[in-house]
Amino acid sequence: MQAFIGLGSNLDNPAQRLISALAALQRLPGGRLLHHSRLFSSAPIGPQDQPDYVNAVAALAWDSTPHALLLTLQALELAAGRQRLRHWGERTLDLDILLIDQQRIDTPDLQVPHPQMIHRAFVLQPLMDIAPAAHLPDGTALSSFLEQVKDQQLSPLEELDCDALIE
Ligand code: PH2
Ligand code: MG
Ligand code: MG
Repeated sequence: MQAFIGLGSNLDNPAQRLISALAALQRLPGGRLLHHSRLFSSAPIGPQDQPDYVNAVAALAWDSTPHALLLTLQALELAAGRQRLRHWGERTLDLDILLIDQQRIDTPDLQVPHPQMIHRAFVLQPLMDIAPAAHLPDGTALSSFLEQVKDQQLSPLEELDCDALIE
């Protein structure tokens, strides 16, 4: 199966954390990093008294189950020192499953497509970098939601060549 993963960080050198996370995705047993977007910086959605975020989206080929992917991503978050401080608050690393093929999953710990993704420019815009034709299981193009989030400003971190940095 192919999954799209949203990456985010706003603590302790976020850009470097995302590059390390992309490198970790590339090395995953049972996984293969297919594509990744540029890194983008954006103001926080949610509590405003937290640093700006760096976000990206990756496409991953995955050999096992969606739930195994969730556990694997949670382990990477924990390895990055992730602590749950407050809802929509600061974090060293957030790895969210956005889409898995055309699947719909609705379990207490995993909802796919990610229920918030259509409301977040920091997901939609990087996704357009690598999958401009991506759509929801019902066929709705994800590009059709960009208009509604255009007030959320995103800036690409042009100075970073992440391909050179991912080992
Ligand atoms: N993640 C959050 C809360 N707010 N804002 C931006 N810009 N980017 C994020 O990744 C983000 C956020 C909690 O997951
Ligand atoms: Mg998350
Ligand atoms: Mg998140």
